[in-house]
Amino acid sequence: MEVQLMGKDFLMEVQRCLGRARDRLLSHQDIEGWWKAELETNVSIEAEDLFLREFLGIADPEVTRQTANWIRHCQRADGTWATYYEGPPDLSVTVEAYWALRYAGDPADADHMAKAAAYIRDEGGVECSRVFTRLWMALFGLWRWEDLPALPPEVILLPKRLPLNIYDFACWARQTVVALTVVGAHRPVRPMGLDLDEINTGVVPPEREPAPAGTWARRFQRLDRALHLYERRPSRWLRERALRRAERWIISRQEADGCWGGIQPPWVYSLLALHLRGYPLNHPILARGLAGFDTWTIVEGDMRRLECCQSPVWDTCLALVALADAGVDPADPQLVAGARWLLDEEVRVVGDWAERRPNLPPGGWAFEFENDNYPDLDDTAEVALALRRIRVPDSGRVQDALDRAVTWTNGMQCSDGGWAAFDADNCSRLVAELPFCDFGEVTDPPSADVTAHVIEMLCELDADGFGSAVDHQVVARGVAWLSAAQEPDGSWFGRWGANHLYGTGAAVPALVSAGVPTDDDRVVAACRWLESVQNRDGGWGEDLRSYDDPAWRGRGMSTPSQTAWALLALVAGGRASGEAARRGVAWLVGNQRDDGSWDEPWYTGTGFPGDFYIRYHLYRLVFPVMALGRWLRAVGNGR
Ligand code: R46
Repeated sequence: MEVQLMGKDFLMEVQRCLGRARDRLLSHQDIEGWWKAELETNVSIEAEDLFLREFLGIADPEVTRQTANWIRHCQRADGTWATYYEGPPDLSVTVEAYWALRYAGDPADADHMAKAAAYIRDEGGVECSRVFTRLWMALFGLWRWEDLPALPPEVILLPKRLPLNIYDFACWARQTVVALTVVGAHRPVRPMGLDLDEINTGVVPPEREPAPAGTWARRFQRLDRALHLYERRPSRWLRERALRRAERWIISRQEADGCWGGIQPPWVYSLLALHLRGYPLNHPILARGLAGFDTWTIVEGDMRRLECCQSPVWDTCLALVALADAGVDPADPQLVAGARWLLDEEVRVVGDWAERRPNLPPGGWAFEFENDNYPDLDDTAEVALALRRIRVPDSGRVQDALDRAVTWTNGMQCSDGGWAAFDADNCSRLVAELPFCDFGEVTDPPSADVTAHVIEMLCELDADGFGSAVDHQVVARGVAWLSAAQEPDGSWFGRWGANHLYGTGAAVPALVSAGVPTDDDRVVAACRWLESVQNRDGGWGEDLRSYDDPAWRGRGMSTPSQTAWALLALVAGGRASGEAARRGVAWLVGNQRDDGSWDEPWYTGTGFPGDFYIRYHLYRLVFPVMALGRWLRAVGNGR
């Protein structure tokens, strides 16, 4: 479509585009007030679900068949699987998917299987896959327990002031590790009548290759050998104490919907751990845990897949902000219903975060329907930014929740002035060196994106008069942290979204909220960077390879969510009427679908940089609505 970038016609075009997108977004709301779109990751989730069912003896041929259909559907022409759309092949995911299909009955000599096996062998075989993959294999006798890095349950007995205690791990890794130490202590083996010789090569796994002398990695290799020796004859007294402590720790953290931590890994491993501790499958804890998966399962056509995490709170607060930006009346019943639902979701109990901040009263929001033990700063900030925009009749309730959120947020600031997602000062550098931790992030240090969202929340609440608890010194330290985190090229790194476009899209609005003028060097450099990476088609995109290769920073096919993030920064940075912003808006207008949404096969969400990526199905709609709404307001709405 040819779009005229100036004048009234263009503005009317943008308004119509925004209207269609706004209506589309409004139509997604659940009757209870929330929004929730799919959170898509990769097929290791489905493969592991089959393994879990087989291990527990609850495999169902129909479930297996439909899940295998999905896994096959995701395989690429070269026989491999990836962690994101059009991404490079991933060895561990391909091993798990191949194994799951073999388990489901696909013959090793079928064409698609032979291709996968050849790729796996080329990459060094099962031996070179991540620890999690080989741990699953050990459960079925396809890998030796002795050939996995040791992680004894006694780790749970380490006091909080010692390194490697469980609170040094990020919450997602902590819940995974505690459960897995219990599983590992039992070393169960339940053969599934399958050997996978064709994908073994006999090479030495990477963690067994000697690390350079004098490094922590080397010291931990020695520790690992010592732990393996201990594993042969653990102290019975210590072991039993540790297992009992871990069991209680796990049980006390089950959420109301039966899950653990709102994410698949701790959920699955906690079920395995309790099962191995002797809990029968019909024990209420296990029964609730297993039943919980049903609401995370999607069956479409003849294919079955699973969400590994659900994002209702995150989707709802983003939708509300976007709709407010699109000019929906603050008293609109749909917005009020959303705000009321959020108010009911407030976490009013103490969680694991209190280990580092013992005297801090609770208040804030988690990402999922049920995750009271792990509220996070990102959701808390974004929910607060949504609530302040809506006219809820009972405004006292909103004010009280916001006061608690601000108090909790103040207290959760890290000692360096930034904010992390779930914990304060979770910055150990040692845990990542453990041979066990070869996958993903295992700590939760402050990030630019979360810090930016928090600063924006504190400043906007303050400006609105909602912020009686806002502490200006806290904000100033946050702004200093964020300023220092700006890259030499003017951008910011994106920890939870891809990548520098996400970080920059968060940081510029935050700085401007904090009173930084739009002609400040930080803002100017950020906007220049955005202009320098704009695609010829007017949009923005950043390939996930940017996490491993700086040459990809800000580069990639244009996507709706990433184009919107760039626009959020340009509009906040005072560049709404500039050529770059207009062309970005024109890209959104020109690429909208007839139904008001956009296509976005690309993954623009980040679970773990380099290792685990997320396709948030609402992003393609919610961020364009936000960006178009703000852009129209900034250019005067055509009036
Ligand atoms: C987007 C911003 C709000 N933030 C909330 C972040 C929650 C994002 C969803 C996280 O989903 C995860 C799912 C699994 N832990 C995981 C894991 C982590 C996050 C995991 C995945 C694969 S351990 C393997 C091991 C693990 Br293998 C701030």
